[in-house]
Amino acid sequence: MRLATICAAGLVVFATCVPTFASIATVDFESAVPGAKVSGDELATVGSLVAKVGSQTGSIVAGGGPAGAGDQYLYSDDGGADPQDRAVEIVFNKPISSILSLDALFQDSGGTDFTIRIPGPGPNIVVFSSNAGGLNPAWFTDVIGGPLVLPFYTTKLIFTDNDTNPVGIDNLKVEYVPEAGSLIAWSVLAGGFFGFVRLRRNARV
Ligand SMILES: [Ca+2]
Ligand SMILES: [Ca+2]
Ligand SMILES: [Ca+2]
Repeated sequence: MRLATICAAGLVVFATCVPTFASIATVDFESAVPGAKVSGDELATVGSLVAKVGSQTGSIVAGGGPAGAGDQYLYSDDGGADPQDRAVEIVFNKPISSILSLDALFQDSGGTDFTIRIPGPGPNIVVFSSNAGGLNPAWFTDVIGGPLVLPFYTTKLIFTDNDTNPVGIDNLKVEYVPEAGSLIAWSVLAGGFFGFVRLRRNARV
């Protein structure tokens, strides 16, 4: 009975504490050096989350972001005939589980005006799209309109216009997965707890 009580209390503590490891970060690009970014260039560090530009490159542009003059944002660049040049990728050092909100700049095009993709087992998977663009480029505050839980964890987000227009990204609020070190610590703690339970059980036999 006593052992069962210890087990139940331990499980409650474990279940209560684990979700608190989910961390939230807002990437606003204000600390990034303005100008063109090549793959691997740092875009932001927020807490333990580091964001870099991926293979679809872009620029940090100063001024004209959602917060007005002086506000920096990530711009996909209008790179010519290749539609992928209108895409920009952000690569993170930790897996992202949700996009909580996002401000985005885009305009109406013949196709879908704005999409977010993540790498899939095969082709990239569209996790969000919007066809709300007007004829002129415009900022959309929290374009997602609520938390977007990703179908699986990812370290890469790909933002693009499907047609011929560049896009801008700012104030990207994400939820990311716990520190690997914390997970290991919890594994050790949990292993120790259940090992203790097993020892107690064996001692009783
Ligand atoms: Ca900004
Ligand atoms: Ca680009
Ligand atoms: Ca359109």
